[in-house]
Amino acid sequence: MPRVRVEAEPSALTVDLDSAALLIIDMQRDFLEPGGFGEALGNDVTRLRAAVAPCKAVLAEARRLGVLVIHTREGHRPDLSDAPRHKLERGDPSTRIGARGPMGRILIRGEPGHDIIPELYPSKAEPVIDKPGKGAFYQTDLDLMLRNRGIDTLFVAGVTTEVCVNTTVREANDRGFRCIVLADCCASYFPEFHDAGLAMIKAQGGIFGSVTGSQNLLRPLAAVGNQRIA
Ligand code: TIU
Repeated sequence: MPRVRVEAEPSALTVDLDSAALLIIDMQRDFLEPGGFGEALGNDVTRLRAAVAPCKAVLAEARRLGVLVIHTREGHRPDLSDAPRHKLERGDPSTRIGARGPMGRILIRGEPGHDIIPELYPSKAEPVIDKPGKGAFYQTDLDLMLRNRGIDTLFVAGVTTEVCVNTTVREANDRGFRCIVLADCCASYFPEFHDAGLAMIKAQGGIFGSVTGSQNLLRPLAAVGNQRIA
């Protein structure tokens, strides 16, 4: 049962890898590529690219060590029956949720834009949670899945820091899961919101969870690999 010591703010943590999961939130083409939901909302989607390489490195290590990996996608049914009216009515009608764009209908399940970017594409063994909201626990079976597998700690990555990452971390915290947010594996269209989103999590003794950089996880994970080989 490998345990690792992870340097983090506000303080270092010991993590049993058998009861930890890597949760990668909404690394979808709709948020990261031009022509999707993120751009439709008026954002510069290139700002999210910074998180891709760090996520890829952590994903590779999690896979190598057999740490549970769960991906999430935000999106709605083609008939929009699971989308609140106020969410559908936001923005220019030609670029709203459900409108046709270069990657298919915006934020609709089954459309090319809704899927996860190729760089971080889930393996067949990795569960994908389709969620209708910002939080990954709202109206999904994520809580059940984590409890069935005895998971108590989440390494959290994805986009955007202050929206779906923050909402999910707050939900997880209230449900008793310990969150360790990987700062450079998260990104926002607004750098100041990224910083504030992380600051809010780790303030007050880690009121919602802990924050660290991916290197602080990759280093101890690499050491586990070496111990196993030896
Ligand atoms: N708009 C924005 O920053 N984010 C979202 O709408 N969804 C997620 O964060 N995934």
